Order: sequence, then C-alpha cells, then structure tokens
Amino acid sequence: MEDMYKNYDTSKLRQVSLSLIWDEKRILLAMKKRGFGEGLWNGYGGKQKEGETIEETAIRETREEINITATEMEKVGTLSFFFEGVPSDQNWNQKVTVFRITKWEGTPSESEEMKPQWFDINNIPYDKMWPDDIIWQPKVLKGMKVEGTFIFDANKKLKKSDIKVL
Ligand code: 8OG
Repeated sequence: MEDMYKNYDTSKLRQVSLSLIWDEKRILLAMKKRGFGEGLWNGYGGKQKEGETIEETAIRETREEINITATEMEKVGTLSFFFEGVPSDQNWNQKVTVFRITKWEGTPSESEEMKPQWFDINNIPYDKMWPDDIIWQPKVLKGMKVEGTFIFDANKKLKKSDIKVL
C-alpha cells in the first residue's frame, strides 16, 4: 500500500460480504431499496454475524436479499472502505470480501431489501452504482482477483483509491 494509506488500519474493520453472479453475456445486479447504498445497483451482501465465516455471511445475505442459495462460490477480491469525517458512533468503515457465485439454487426474486435484475455485461449501469465499482469491477469481471482501498468523504464522494491485481 502507498504511504497515503498508512493511517488506515484494516485490522479493526467491520467484515461485510458482497456477491455477484455473471457470465460472458450478463450480470445479475440488484437495486438496494433501503439502508446503506439505497438507490444504487449493486451485488448482494451485508454484515458478518458472530460465529459466521464470511462465506456463510455471503450465502445468508444472498438468500435474504435475492432469494437464491449459493452452492458454489469463489473469493475474487477484498475491498477496504474508509469514510472520513463520519462520526465514530456511525462508523461506516468496512472490509468487503467479494465473491463470485457460480452455482445456485432457486430463481432470483425481489425481497424487502433488494430487487434483482440482469444486465448486459457490456452495459453495466456504473453511473448508478458506488463510484468505486467502475475501478475494480471490470477487472474482476475479466477474471482478475483484486485488493482495493477506497477513501470517501462524509458525502460519499470517492477521494482516493488504490487497487492491486493479485
Ligand atoms: O448490510 P448493509 O446494507 O450495510 O450492506 C451493504 C452492502 O453494500 C454490502 O454488500 C457491501 C456493499 N458495499 C459497501 N460499499 C460498497 C461499495 O463501495 N461498492 C460496492 N459495490 N458495494 C459496497 O458497503
């Protein structure tokens, strides 16, 4: 990591999952209907619960959010997010483990939290996604594994980014 990240300690970050499904033609995204990232297209995921592995978190969150059960998945990246100027009692800083789900049971369908939709892999709505996604996601979709660090200001504007292909 470059010097500018030396003040950001990744060891204490909240652990969160993020899963995506794609093939050479299309990608399954979901509209976040409430909470963090509301109004944005994203993968499916959320906070790790005590006693869960991050893989178990990914399976549970995907089931809760788009009603499918992942039966085969692969870790494709880790992303650390730091929000400057956000009061510590609302600590948004987190480490996201990204998975590609390659096999699943069920048909994606809407939940209270997310509404899934397939997109053409060449027409991903990056303008309605988190601003870091356009930096790391194209690499992951091409089969690369990534490690990224992203620093946002309190208005969720991306200030700095660092991405490493593993
Ligand atoms: O449980 P909660 O609503 O906090 O989950 C937030 C989800 O959003 C979780 O899957 C992780 C994901 N997420 C962030 N930040 C970013 C981001 O910058 N880009 C993408 N693609 N996903 C993110 O929390």
